[in-house]
Amino acid sequence: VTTLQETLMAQVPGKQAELAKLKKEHGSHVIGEVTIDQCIGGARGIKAMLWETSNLDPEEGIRFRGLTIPDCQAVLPTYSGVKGDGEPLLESLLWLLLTSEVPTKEQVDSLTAELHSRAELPAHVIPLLNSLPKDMHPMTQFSIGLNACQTESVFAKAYNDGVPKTDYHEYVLEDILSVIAKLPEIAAIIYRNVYHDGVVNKDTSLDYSGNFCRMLGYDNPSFDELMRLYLCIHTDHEGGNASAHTTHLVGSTLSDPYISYAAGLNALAGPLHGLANQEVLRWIQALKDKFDAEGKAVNEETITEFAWETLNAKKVIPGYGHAVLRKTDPRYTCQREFALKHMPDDELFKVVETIYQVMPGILKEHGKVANPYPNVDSHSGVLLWHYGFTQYQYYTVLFGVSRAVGGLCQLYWDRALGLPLERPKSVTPEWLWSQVKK
Ligand code: CMX
Repeated sequence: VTTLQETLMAQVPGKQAELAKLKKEHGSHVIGEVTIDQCIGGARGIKAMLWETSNLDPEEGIRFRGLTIPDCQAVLPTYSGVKGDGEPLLESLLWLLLTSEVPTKEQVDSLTAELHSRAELPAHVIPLLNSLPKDMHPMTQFSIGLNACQTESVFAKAYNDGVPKTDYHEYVLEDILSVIAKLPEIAAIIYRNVYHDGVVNKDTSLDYSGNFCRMLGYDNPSFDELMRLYLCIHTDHEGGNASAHTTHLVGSTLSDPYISYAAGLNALAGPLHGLANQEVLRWIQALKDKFDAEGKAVNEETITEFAWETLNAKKVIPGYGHAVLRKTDPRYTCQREFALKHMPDDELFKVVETIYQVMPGILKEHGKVANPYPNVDSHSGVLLWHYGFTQYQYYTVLFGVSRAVGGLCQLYWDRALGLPLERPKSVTPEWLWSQVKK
């Protein structure tokens, strides 16, 4: 079996040469222009970042190394070992994102074993997590837990020892695999501490996602499958999203992967980004509470009424809209398909379906949003809720376990390709005025 490390080391010289050639021969080629709107409007659409692992098309949605979500479901190894029978394993996607190759089941199994072997948390981290107040947001706890694991960074040590920069990526890869390996237990400790008895049980005879489910306290093959799907689809969404971009930016200063991704987690914790999945459930529960109290059913009419109340209060409809996408998010669609297969009669799933029927029309009428369709966060919560995972304040932590894979696979290539410190130019309002008054 060719290992992940061997596969990567064989690819690096060719990729480095290709990028050097592109830069040398075409470095001055113009690929875009920047308007004042883009400069003050959150850099939407400006092409200014190299991203190897995935690409987001506004109409079609995400492709991981060229593969759509249905492609991944068809070709990546699954738990049963039969392609297409069940959801892809997270380890399969990790391999794909890092190497751009579809792994064999044997390769995936070797990666599962490697991740399990790297999972142990440093001794100081568990007491630290246990000491945190139960009402501290789970994402804050998650970020603290990962930051505290930084004592294990082999890259930080190697840098300190003065290794040449051509070798950085080898140490960064070590850290990346260790961070990905350690995140489930940090996440599970937080979940068990905040909502249960603090006890975390492992089952390393299972894959990464299955073991994570056991650590959270869930023992249901259908939930394992949901977790595999969930962890795969949240991994990567090209480079410009806030969590991936933050990881890349912080990593560009040669901060190690532990603290680079902890920074990414803090970006994910914002309500316009990853926290939206918790906000969706909060919005649905508020809607149900209101109409239950009024003795009214939740239907197209009452959802429409509630949506307008939200919009008129100058708040966003969580789970709708996107900075890049202009159609229904394929990550929404695959979760909807999962629900149709595993829980077609679930009450909250039907509410989500009804919201999906009316919301694009409402948002079009509202007339502001560039994209009136649902994004990934609009569906993930109700699937978890179905299995009794109702602690929605925690949902973004699951997103955070997954997003590590995309952000950190790219971070590997950032260092392997020797990408420089990121440092875009800012401008003053006076300078912008001087441009239009010329
Ligand atoms: N509800 C109400 N208003 C919305 C909206 C929504 N779901 N989505 C966008 N708008 C508003 C914007 O706030 C903006 O208003 P102003 O002009 O008053 O500032 C206007 O419509 C235009 O925004 P846009 O170009 O359509 O969207 P942006 O690229 O600026 O923002 C996003 C994208 C995701 C932040 C926005 O759609 C939003 O706030 N959605 C709700 C939160 C959410 O679901 N976030 C999760 C996204 C996926 C993820 O990262 O996890």
